[in-house]
Amino acid sequence: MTVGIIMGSKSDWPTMTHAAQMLDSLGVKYETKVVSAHRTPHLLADYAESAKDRGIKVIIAGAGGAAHLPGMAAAFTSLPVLGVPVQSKALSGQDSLLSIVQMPKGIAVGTLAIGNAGAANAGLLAAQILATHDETIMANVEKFRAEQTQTILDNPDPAE
Ligand code: RP5
Repeated sequence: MTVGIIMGSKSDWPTMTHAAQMLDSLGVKYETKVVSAHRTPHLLADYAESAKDRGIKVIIAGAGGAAHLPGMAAAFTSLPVLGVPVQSKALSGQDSLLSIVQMPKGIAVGTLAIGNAGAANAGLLAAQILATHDETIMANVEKFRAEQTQTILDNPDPAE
């Protein structure tokens, strides 16, 4: 497993599945796990501290509301952490976004967009990070992008 996808609750899976689907489509192996910064803080510490030794290269962390999971995961590991703000019911994910993005200097989280697009792009960005040292993943990323471009060029008429 080269990517660890963690999320604060099972209720985050409909969002975080988009990260998993992107990694599937790019041929990147991953694991998924519910790890809550608030409800299972010791599990979070164990997960993030052991991730590097278990072969994980990038962590994708999704959470909603008071979304402390990505930042706390980053505090426990020197692996790159990508944060996905899950769209919360109360504040439409604005709370999640601000909780994740405004990290203090010295501990970095790469914050993606709110919701499904952010989760998919976290998968894509994780693959692009891995691709710097993996020609097969690089080829898969470039194929994905070329096909995406071609699909748009082949369908220029918005009314069709
Ligand atoms: C956060 O609280 C989770 O990441 C989730 O987005 C949110 C709500 O969790 P549940 O009450 O649905 O378990 O920790």
